[in-house]
Amino acid sequence: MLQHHGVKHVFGLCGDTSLPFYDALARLDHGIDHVLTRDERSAGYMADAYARVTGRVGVCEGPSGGGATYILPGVVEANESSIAMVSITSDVPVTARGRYPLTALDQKALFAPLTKWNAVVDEVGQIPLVFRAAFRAATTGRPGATHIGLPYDLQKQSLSADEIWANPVHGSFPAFRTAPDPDLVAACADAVAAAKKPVFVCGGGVIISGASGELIALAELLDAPVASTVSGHGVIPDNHPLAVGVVGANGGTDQTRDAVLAADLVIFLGCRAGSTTTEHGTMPAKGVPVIHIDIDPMVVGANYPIVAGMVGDARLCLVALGREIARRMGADRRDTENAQRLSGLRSAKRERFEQLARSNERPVRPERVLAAIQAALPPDGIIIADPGTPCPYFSGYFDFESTGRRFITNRAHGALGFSLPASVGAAYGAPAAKVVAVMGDGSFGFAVGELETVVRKRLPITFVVFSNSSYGWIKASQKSGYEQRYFSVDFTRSDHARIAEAFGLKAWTVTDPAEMDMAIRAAFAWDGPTLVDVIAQPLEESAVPVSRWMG
Ligand SMILES: Cc1ncc(C[n+]2csc(CCOP(=O)(O)OP(=O)(O)O)c2C)c(N)n1
Repeated sequence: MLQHHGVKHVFGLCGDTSLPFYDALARLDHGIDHVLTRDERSAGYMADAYARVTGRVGVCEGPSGGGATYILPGVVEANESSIAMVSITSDVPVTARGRYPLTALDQKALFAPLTKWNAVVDEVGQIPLVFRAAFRAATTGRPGATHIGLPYDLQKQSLSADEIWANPVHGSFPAFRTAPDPDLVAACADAVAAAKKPVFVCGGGVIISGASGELIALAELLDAPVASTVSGHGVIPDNHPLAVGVVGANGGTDQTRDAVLAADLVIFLGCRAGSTTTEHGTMPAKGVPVIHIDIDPMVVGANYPIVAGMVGDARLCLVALGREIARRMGADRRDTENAQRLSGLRSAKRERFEQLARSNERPVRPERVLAAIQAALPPDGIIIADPGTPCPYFSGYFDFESTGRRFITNRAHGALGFSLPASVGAAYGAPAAKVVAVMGDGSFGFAVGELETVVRKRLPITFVVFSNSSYGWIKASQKSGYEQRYFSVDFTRSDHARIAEAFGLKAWTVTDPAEMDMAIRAAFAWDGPTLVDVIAQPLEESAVPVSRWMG
């Protein structure tokens, strides 16, 4: 069933109840590469990032009991981020149910609140149906994560070959895009026509839908600025005259905030308009007209009263809206001189950043690290960022000059330890691209064991660790909100470069900002996995673009 859905990679970890499945993977001619991981959590994150860069369903697997509980973080992150994933966990034999076998748990109940669709197979004849449903659910409507529980004994039973079929269209997402209601398209076009200064705020839905071309065409027609959420970073090239950058509490700056606050109509597109993006409902302020467009009818109008809305695939919504607006405007193109104003905003934002990026202060400023990566990353490079120092910095200040899935971060739950394993999935999904995972030392500690997989698979990923020997994000919140009563946020500094070397990576430690560029260039040029450990400025002392800590 995996083969019929076009699956080429499965990320997972072995277990007793998975033995027949593994034996099938070993014996059959299926063209599937199994990537053995060192933690089921990693398998989930790898499948997630693989799906993000390929647009194909990410598949992860693990055994019953601990495997099922450990795989959950990756499953829920994908589900909440609308990424198509099929997670498979083997289970105790059907015949052992109720007899207290080792690793038994109610998998159906465990996965139910975290997945879009979920089943534990009860008899072998259900297997084809269950797999088809899992792939269908993962890839259609709002994409998401699904789960299949596969009992040990059923894996050994047989089925007639003619029951094994699939619709290959369900191997990638979004499958069967849905178009918006024409009346609602017209209402949205009316609202846009009535506005003088509309602005787009685009989320990950625009990237999943591959709608950047249509977005940019419409924005140019309207001369409307295009901002993004953290997950939408990459919807428009950052050097495009209408690009605003990331807005919101995590990565937004005064300049990007101004671009949204200047609007007389905000168009939320492929995003939830949640608390981070809207800075807890203050941006835009209540009362500013809002259009909300999303594939999920539940998010449209959830946080703001709307003047108009549409439900559908972002690309099809933009095509329909663009056509309707073009019809009304005739040959006219709006020119509100936004390009000039935005260029001023972008320069003001860059000026401050570049001043700090030139600083020779020790510990090394995060700005310096970003500038070094920015200068050395090839145009098709992919950045994967963890929470803590990386997410706000790379959201706020890292520029991508082409569109698409160039920036990956786990914004649904923001769990530490995502980027290291996720980079493995990205490296498999985009083997020609330079993949860089940037993390705090807290995240490194969560995921370090997976460096063995990276070395075993010879993946030329570069890891960059911001080493500040603390859970800096929380420490920064204790500084700003709790009068610097630092409590239980500091830990001992580890020598991450030596740890990496012990795994077999080539590694550098940077303490002197003057060595930053050289270390990154050397790490990118090395033919194999590399790690750069940067003794970094503590987050609570930095100029990180996080609104609640900014003066
Ligand atoms: C699994 C998990 N536990 C706790 C948190 C809460 N949390 C958010 S940021 C953060 C600190 C991050 O520390 P580190 O990775 O060292 O990066 P830094 O903030 O120091 O740059 C913590 C503990 C989380 N996001 N994920």
